[in-house]
Amino acid sequence: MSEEFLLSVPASTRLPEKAVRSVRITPVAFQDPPLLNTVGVHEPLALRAIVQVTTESGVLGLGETYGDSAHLHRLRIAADAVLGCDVFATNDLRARVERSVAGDGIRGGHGMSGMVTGTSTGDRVLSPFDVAALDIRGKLLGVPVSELLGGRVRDAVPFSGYLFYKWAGHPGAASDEWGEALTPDGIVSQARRIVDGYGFTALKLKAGVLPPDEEIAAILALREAFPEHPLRIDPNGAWTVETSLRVADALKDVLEYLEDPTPGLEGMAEVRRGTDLPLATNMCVVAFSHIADAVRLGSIDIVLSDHHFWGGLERSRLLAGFAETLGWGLSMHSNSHLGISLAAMTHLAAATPGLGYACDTHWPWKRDDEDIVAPGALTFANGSLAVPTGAGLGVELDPEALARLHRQYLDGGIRERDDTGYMQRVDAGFVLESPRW
Ligand code: GKR
Ligand code: MG
Repeated sequence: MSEEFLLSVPASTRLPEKAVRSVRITPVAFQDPPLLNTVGVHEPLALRAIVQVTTESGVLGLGETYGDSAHLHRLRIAADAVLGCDVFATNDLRARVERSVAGDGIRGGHGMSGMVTGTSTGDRVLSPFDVAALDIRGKLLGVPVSELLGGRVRDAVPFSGYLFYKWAGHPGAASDEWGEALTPDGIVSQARRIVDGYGFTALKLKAGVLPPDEEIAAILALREAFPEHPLRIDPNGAWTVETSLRVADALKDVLEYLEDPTPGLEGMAEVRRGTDLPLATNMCVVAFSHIADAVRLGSIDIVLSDHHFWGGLERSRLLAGFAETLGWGLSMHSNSHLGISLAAMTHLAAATPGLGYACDTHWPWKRDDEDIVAPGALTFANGSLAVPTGAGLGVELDPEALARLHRQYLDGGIRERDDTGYMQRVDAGFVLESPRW
């Protein structure tokens, strides 16, 4: 499945005004630098799917999600199922999507190169339809999505500067504007650039790439260079329990939280018993079905929500309710994304009182001239994004940019996110291991 597709109710059929008349899904690709993580390295193009839902009365709602081919396949099945659904009927929308993908026999489509698995298929597929339906409801009522989610508790949402080890450029290509970052000094220079550019007041290092002592040194160098910035490190489960405890001890006075040091609920619980540092996750609690075991085992202190796999914005608020009840902190996870996702994340964060940490975003890693939303609606000041105040998501689709990024998808030939395969094409000896150290 590679082309854009449009599903609509036959022209002869009249629907109620608020019912879904058509769904258009457009896979797109945008340029991505060689960012390293424990499963490999980002390919030159990152994939997304842009979802456009139109009602009988002609109101357009936008959603954004993963662009992997298995996910696109499911989106098509779900798109067919939501035709005719009232955009205010949240329960019906979810039931239609869940039914359509239950037992579909399709494998994969997680969109995260194996780093985050175990998310709920129904919730992953529902997400862009939920966001698009909220966008439409906001437009019909003349209010921003944040108001539909209970109202803004903050006018601007703080995001964190997301630091990556990286090569200077993709193999065979010239150095990109960020250059190489493979040492503590390289990470500090990257942090200076990202803080100067966006004003971020918290920093997160994607770890699990170099031996743990080198990553500890990078965090200590960041602490020296940025004495006031809360710091986090996230190796995506690359460390054994023993290594995690050693890193936790070395960084106990430095970190705001330690994110997914080791794989699995049991391993995380063991680390948690051995350190006072708060443990955060976007790997071992990624679906509602994981919450009970995480509580029973005592695995985490903080959950990173992500509306792309927690079923959209309304179900992410349900997660926030669980977090509040359980005494968990709440932060927000990201993956390479475009402006519709950023707008949706911002509305959700603005309307989530318990969100206690600056949210992750990959936004700075994207080229300024590559987005599918019209410029101007999303601007950072002092590390925060003002919550869009227009009706719905408050962002407009740029049709020319959408066509350009779709063309890039068609010509680029990448159909799955495969950080490991790309790394192995560059370094044949690279082996996937979790934990690695
Ligand atoms: O972009 O390489 C990346 C990240 O590693 C991403 O895929 C993770 O899902 O940022 C994410 C995380 O916090 O685990
Ligand atoms: Mg993480």
